[in-house]
Amino acid sequence: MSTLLSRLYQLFSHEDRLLILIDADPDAIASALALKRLLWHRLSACVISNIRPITRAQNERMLELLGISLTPYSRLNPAEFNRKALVDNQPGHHQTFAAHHYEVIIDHHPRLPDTTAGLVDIRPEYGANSSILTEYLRAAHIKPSLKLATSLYYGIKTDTSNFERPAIEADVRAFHYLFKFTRRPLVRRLEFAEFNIFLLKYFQLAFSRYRLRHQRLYAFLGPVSTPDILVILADFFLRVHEISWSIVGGIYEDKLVVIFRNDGLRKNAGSLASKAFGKLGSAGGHASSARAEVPLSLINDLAPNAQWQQWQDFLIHLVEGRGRE
Ligand SMILES: [Mn+2]
Repeated sequence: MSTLLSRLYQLFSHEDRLLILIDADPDAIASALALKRLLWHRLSACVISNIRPITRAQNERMLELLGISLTPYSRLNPAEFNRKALVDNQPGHHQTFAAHHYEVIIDHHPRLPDTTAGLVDIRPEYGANSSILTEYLRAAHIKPSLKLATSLYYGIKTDTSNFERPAIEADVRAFHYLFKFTRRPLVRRLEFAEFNIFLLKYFQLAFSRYRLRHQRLYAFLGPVSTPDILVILADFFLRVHEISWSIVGGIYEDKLVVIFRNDGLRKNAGSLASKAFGKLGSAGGHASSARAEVPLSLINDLAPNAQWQQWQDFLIHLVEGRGRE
């Protein structure tokens, strides 16, 4: 760890202006804060920028409660920064990320072939990127502030889904270390912010429309302002005892987006998604979660002015017809 830390320090000097790019979720926000803290007093400027607008209530609440300020990518000039860093993602994950060259990339997603930087630290076995950054802080003998520790702690909690998703002992060690610097009531307040009022109308739609077919719940929500809504609802329905699959679709911009979730018992969401939608658009994922996106222009079986019922039937037909397991 101390070699990595000294390599990190060597990459920067006091004249440097660093831009840290993130796709904001708790793990990415916390990782960026930690990197900024590590390089504190070693740079002339450091700005954390989110490449997309913040839409999830969970992220909004984290920024608000912890007093974190991010600069939207659309409001800054990247040319004003001579150094760039990427945390919790790699250039190949998004076209905005791919447009830059980086001094530092620290991530826990599987390594992509085109990921290069002065310092590349990729650890796919880690459940959270925050755990990696916590190790850097410890190596640097930096005692995290309440705000930083709570961010990292919350980043590990959300990315490992409270250690229900794959994680390793290093995640547990980081979590344990951070615990003494956080405050329980603050963490609890962060966790209460799963939804916002604006989301309730989509719950209402989903409750009135859903159909159950052999423990699979289907719902089509029509146009949504962000695909996050589909993810939140698909996750929500899995908490119902009788439901072992949830398949929630909607229209975002010019695409049909479908989210697949299951309880993980001898099921494969990724293969079901690609059987049902692979021929039409992009589809894939893991055993318990997957996503398909199909450009509306490629959907010929439905009239452009089709009602939600027809869309929902179309969804059921594609999944049940082609994807029986
Ligand atoms: Mn992450």
